[in-house]
Amino acid sequence: MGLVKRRDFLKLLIASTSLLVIGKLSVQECSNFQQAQNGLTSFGAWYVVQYSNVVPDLVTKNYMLTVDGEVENPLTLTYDDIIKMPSVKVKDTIQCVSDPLFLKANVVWTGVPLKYIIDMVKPKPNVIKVVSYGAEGYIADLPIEKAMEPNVLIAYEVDGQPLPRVHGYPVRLAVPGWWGYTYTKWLVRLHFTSKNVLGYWESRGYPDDAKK
Ligand SMILES: Nc1nc2c(c(=O)[nH]1)N[C@H]1C(S)=C(S)[C@@H](COP(=O)(O)O)O[C@H]1N2
Ligand SMILES: [Mo]
Repeated sequence: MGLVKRRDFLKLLIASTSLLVIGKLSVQECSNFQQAQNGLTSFGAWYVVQYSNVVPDLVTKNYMLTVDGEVENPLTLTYDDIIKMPSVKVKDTIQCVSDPLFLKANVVWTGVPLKYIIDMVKPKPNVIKVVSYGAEGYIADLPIEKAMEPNVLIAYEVDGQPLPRVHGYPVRLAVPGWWGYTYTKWLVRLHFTSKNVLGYWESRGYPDDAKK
């Protein structure tokens, strides 16, 4: 099978698996998403997806975000450094590609535009990607053009509260308009590269250009 055909096949496989899963959900679970107040999903009803069973237990006191790779000014940022930077709030629906109907949540992120950090580190002109790393080893990649959009955030609050641990405490990526697999939780490193690096899901056939 060619790559394109294989991807279509994968999509079909994923779609049919999702239908089976949906078939098993109870009415109670299905209504959670609609029961949300103020249009937001309550933390209890917000789905959790992660590729491993390790839930990092990070503390803000020791938190470090390494920003490195093909840049003029590599940096390490503490949690304090990040929360002192100019922040914005962005309303979003985070949604998992493998079940876009039920694995989704309406939230408001608070965070620093990734663009702000990109301007600080100054990527070299040949950089094409920002690769994000989660503390447990997760990897996702973002094309640099997407990473520069003003609503792509280094997020540290959701609905005005610190991120719950399972949702990436203390810092994660938020990439509104793109599938959930680009939203790296427990973010510890941003690596700028001229190589076409693919993340965990991107290297398993999910689109690198993850627009919903
Ligand atoms: N570190 C890390 N981040 C991750 C993942 C992961 O396995 N590890 N899974 C991704 C996927 S596939 C999705 S859909 C979202 C889910 O985010 P949530 O659990 O906060 O809803 O996190 C993304 N970020
Ligand atoms: Mo996902």
